[in-house]
Amino acid sequence: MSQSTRKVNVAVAGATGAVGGAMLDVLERRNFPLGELRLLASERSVGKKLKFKGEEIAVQLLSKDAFKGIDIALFSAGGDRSLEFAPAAAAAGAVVVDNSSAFRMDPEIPLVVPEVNPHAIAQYKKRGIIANPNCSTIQMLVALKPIHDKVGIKRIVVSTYQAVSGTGAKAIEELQQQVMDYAAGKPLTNKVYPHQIAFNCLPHIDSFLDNGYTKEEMKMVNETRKMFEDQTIGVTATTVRVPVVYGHSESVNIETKAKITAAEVRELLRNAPGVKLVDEPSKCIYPMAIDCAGKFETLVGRIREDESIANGINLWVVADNILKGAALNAVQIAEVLIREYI
Ligand code: 25A
Ligand code: L14
Repeated sequence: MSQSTRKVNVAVAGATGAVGGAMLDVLERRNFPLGELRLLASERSVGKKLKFKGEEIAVQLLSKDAFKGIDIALFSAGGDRSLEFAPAAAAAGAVVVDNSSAFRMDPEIPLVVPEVNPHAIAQYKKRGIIANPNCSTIQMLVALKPIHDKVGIKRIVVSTYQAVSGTGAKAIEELQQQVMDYAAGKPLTNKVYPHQIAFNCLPHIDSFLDNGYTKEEMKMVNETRKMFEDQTIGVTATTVRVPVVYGHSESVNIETKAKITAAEVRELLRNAPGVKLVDEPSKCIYPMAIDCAGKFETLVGRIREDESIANGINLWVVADNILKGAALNAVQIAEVLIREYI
């Protein structure tokens, strides 16, 4: 175990993006034991200055030579950049925590949510890379892990209501522009999404596959099985884009192996790591996207028994997709690395 006072050199690849910016925010808010902070992005952003703890740091070019002296590299510049540069970062001695989907299903690369399977981090030694899961999967598993440990989950049926920030800064601008144009009585235009997103819902996130599901939906299936270390668990997902800026919401229905009551689930989740129980519907208190923005916890509420089957539970799960869904989870992985491995 390393000394707790040691300072760690961190690079952020994709620092100018929606997730990269949140990474800087999280490093600052959690008082991360930082030595050097190196900001990397594409040519377009080289020389641009970003603020960290009141200081301005200039963005440098993401290249294979950019990782000398770096202990931990946080990647969020899209899957292609991860495939191109993450192995070079690992070869230079950095441990990579990668936000893209590029390495998640690689059997040699651990896929980790610290509240769910922190032990898997140990496997990073083989390739020097740890994958950060998909945002929708992360928050669902934070809520389900204590239930799975207690009674076992047989099957999950999930529908998501996902914020536009997941697509990046350009999508946030597109929603805002459409709302302003609508209010001004102007025609709406779209570039990022295939249809208008303002005042609409699109049952379409990431691209469609031959089985009729989207990639986003199959990430929820495959990543759940990998992190719960259970290839038999049934998962079926419908992922939907909604006109929300920050915060994914999910309607989650589970069938458990043994009976568990709604009251028992509430007790479990009241004490679960990373969870905040928000479940007083008679007072109109339940998880909402507008309340999760900027928060580290996953909010869980509307807990009730599914009366259509013997062992069923319904939950409503909400988290900040840019924080717990991406930047925070990555920084938490880095914190475990420092505490236990490097
Ligand atoms: O499709 P891909 O390639 O797989 O990319 C997926 C996208 O998903 C986001 C991320 O968007 C990425 O672009 N993403 C990644 N992980 C995510 C996660 N876990 C995630 N979303 C949710 N959950 P983003 O906007 O958050 O970040 C983009 C970052 O990537 C950098 N980048 C892009 N190409 C690069 C590169 N860095 C190095 N080399 C490359 N070739 C990008 O830096 C940003 O940091 P940038 O310098 O290119 O962008 C600076 C500013 O310009 C804006 N912008 C982006 N694209 C365009 C643009 N402006 C005009 N035209 C464009 N086409 C960015 O918003 C940024 O503010
Ligand atoms: O991390 O919301 O695999 O458009 C890719 C799609 C993140 C969300 C990932 C979106 C996702 C993103």
